[in-house]
Amino acid sequence: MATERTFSIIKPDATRRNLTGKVTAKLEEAGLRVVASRRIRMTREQAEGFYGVHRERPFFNDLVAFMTSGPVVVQVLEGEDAVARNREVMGATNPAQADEGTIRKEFAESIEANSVHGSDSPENAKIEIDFFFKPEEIVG
Ligand code: RTP
Ligand code: MG
Repeated sequence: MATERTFSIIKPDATRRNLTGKVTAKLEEAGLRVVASRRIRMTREQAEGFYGVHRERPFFNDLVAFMTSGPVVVQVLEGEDAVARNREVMGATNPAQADEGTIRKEFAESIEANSVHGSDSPENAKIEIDFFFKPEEIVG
């Protein structure tokens, strides 16, 4: 299995509760390495662009409001099978359905305030990494 990169966001519910380190530790324990990281306050334009695929979904406006409600930490993670590994350690979107030991089971507040984002395919990982990072900001 080749080394792969994925894109992660530590969401406002997690930064608000000072969980950046604890979430990152779970990622690292899962074999992922943080090769780029930046704490930002997402603009409305950034959130709408990033979540463009969800524009027609009923939760879109709430999601944009939530993602701009506080700081987030955008990260590039590297490791073997990084996209799938990250999805596994994140757990199900709805924390009520998330497996024991996952980030969302341990930390998420609700289906919306679910502490982390992770790319759902290698193709989307590349698009999402390019949305937030320049190549020279990623140090593998
Ligand atoms: P993500 O994209 O953040 O990694 O999460 P995901 O794939 O597990 O979930 P997705 O279906 O892509 O939804 C994106 C984010 O929208 C919020 N959401 N709210 N209120 C709702 O019913 C609802 N459903 C989804 C969550 O923050 C979810 O992570
Ligand atoms: Mg998704």
